[in-house]
Amino acid sequence: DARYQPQELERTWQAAWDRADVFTAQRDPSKPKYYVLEMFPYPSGRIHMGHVRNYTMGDVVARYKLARGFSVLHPMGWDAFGMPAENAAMEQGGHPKDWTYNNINVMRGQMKPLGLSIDWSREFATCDPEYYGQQQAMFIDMLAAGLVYRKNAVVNWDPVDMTVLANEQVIDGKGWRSGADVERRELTQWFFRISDYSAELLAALDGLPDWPEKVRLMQKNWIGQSRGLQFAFSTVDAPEGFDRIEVYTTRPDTLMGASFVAVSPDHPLARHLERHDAGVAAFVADCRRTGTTEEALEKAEKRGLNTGLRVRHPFDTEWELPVYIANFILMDYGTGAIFGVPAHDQRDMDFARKYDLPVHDVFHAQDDETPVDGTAFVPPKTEPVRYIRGFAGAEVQTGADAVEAAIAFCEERGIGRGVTQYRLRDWGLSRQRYWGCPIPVVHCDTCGVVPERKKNLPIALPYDEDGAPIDFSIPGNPLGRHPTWSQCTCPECGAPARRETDTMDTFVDSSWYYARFTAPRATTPTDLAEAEYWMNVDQYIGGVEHAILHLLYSRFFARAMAKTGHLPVRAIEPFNALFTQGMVTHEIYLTRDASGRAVYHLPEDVTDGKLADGTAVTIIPSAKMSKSKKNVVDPVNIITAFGADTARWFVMSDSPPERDVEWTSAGAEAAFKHLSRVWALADRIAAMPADTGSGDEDLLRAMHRAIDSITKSIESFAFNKAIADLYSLTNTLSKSQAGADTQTHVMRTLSQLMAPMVPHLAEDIWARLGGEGLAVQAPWPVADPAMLVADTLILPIQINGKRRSEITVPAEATKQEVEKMALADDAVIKALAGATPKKLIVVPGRIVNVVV
Ligand code: ANZ
Ligand code: ZN
Repeated sequence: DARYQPQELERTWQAAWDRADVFTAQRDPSKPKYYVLEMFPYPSGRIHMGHVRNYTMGDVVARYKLARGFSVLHPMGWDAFGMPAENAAMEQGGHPKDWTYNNINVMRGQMKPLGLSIDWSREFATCDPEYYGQQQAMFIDMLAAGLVYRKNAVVNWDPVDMTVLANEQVIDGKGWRSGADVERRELTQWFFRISDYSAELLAALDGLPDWPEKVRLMQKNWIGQSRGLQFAFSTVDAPEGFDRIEVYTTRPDTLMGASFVAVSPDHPLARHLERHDAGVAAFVADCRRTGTTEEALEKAEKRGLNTGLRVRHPFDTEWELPVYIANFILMDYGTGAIFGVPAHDQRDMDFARKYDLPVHDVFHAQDDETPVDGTAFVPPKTEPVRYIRGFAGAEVQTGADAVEAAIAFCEERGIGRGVTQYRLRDWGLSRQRYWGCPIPVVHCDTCGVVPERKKNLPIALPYDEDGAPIDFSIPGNPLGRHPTWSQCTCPECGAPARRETDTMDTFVDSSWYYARFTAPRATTPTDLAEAEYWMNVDQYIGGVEHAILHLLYSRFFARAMAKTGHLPVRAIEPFNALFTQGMVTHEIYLTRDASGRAVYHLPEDVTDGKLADGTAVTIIPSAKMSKSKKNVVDPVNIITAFGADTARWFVMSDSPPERDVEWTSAGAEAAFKHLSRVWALADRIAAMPADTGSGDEDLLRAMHRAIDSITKSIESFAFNKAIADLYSLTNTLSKSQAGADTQTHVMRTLSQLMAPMVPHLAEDIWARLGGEGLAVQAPWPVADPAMLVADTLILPIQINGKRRSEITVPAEATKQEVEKMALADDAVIKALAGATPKKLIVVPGRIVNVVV
């Protein structure tokens, strides 16, 4: 029976695309290329609506570019290493590898019914030895190029996951996965020299106009450039080797307001004192209990310990300041030591009040001489203020000018030097985990730390312990306690040696996968000919949650790969355009139990805001989907109920793609109904008797306007606008009285315009209406400019031979209609003054002549 049956239809067309092999990316130098990439998923176990929206967006772009004659690369893979697999093994038994590949199989199976135009032949998972072995090869090259090094470092230690965390993985002082309070530890770790690239990574942001401004700003802030002064205080009666304490300040203009000096608990001076003074040792040990992140330090109560040491002020040798060890000073920023100015820094103010230190005002607001009291006076640096304890430049000047003047003043006198600092730290990549890419180095008693030979790669993870299963429930690193895995021979001297048992941060895996997709089976990390052709990613699409780390690391890696010969130098900014999509949200339904606790209800249990027993529910609109809030819509259910095209249509309609879109069952049903209507319309047109009817100029104009507008909308990521135009063209077509030829032509064009969003339905209509070959291979329709000309005209009005006015009339207006409108024109009414015109001549499309 004639009815839209998406499930069967979608299977049919997916099989047809497979048979015709239309999505396999071909390097074809005769064609322009287009590389569209969505951030690859973590194989958590199921796809969610966010995936559907993300991948549909990429698919719309990919299919559109295909129709525009591009050679398109649209790959898919899996960001497959990481803690959840190990946690699952820890909690439920089993093996991280099995868990991961199982999830990949399930998710691939859920993704395929979406009908995405993906070149599945390029699929890989980052946990494939073929992938991480190449990552190890790159690590070895980066080591040789000085891009990676080992150092002792104070690290964030997650006591539950028993691993080091990057600063970014510490949220509110807690491990991002475990939620445990993070501690500080000193360990020997591997680091990527990303901070060498701070200036370049910052400057190059200006060359990325097709990235969201917001993301560029977040990166900029993360890199955190600041200009300041570095100089040393000389100490009074200091222990040997500590006659100077170097400090870094961004406010040298406030030097006359200094009231103390403070060093980090990890500062060499603190370490020295720690060895000789039990009080210092206890205080420092206590400080180490909080994490190393700025955030953790910001949140912790400000505490200090007076060392009893004193320093001399650089401008006045009689003026001495006390030296504290303070918990809010970071060792790896600036010099790990500061001078404090309570009047102009709230942290210093809090500290001064706590330890009873003086407050010296350096400047006041221009029109206000009230002394600073309790609350530090911190106006924007761009604001002019009155200096009462300044020392360089004018009395009234902006903070920014005063800083520059102070730097110049100090440089002239040899007191210090102006420096540019960056907040960006080197990227610590060592993780004491099993489920990651092993760091390919060997520890030899004679040769020290030596890289593996490339011919021994991949250094693969052991699946078991020499036949016995690995017990993942024991905390710590399973590689570290493996009985034999780490035993090896030294690549340098051949003596027995030990493998490094640390693995790489999983952010490494995702920092170069886009390059690997250009030659996923190459026996080197990349194939330069392929990379040369396919790079850069023309359009990258993903969540804004990756705006900082993943993108920054990828930008660093592209540079490192260029330096080690794995990418062309012109690909150091790997993503030409970036789009960050909004979420798919859903209402939350809740009631309160007797004790006031929220009880959540599934959407299917709520009708018109009420439960089955009549209890009204509170509705929280447009909330992030979350299992615990019971507002998750499973794409698999939607596809089963309505088909993939409905899901795709829904997530592309309604909201601009950068905003959240709220999933509603009414909306999903409406989308399905609309697609059914389109299907039925095509069915009716296909059954029309051979052409007898007339053309339909209005319909054709509407079609060309739709081609023009939808093309522009897709090019500019306004998919919701494209969908609105598709609705309206469908309406116009469904009312047309034109003959079969015209209607078929428009319907076929409509199907092509819909194809990026609802490719299966489009394919079906195309075939039924006699389209040649597959719709996916048909060239994108082109709007006829002649059919786009404005449908209104502006006609000048001459009164007695002189141009006096003009009127806007519909292009198709008749002579009589134009006459009527001319007579209603103000200038004409005035000239006629109630009389009838002697002559009224309309030259169609040109001019109106009135003679009075
Ligand atoms: C004196 C001063 C006076 C400061 C004043 C601020 C306000 P930005 O601008 O973010 O780069 N600082 C320097 N090194 C530090 C460290 N290792 N740990 C904690 N704080 C540190 O921050 C630079 C300012 O932060 C520096 O300028 C220093 O305090 C502090 F009215 O020096 B300032
Ligand atoms: Zn050796």
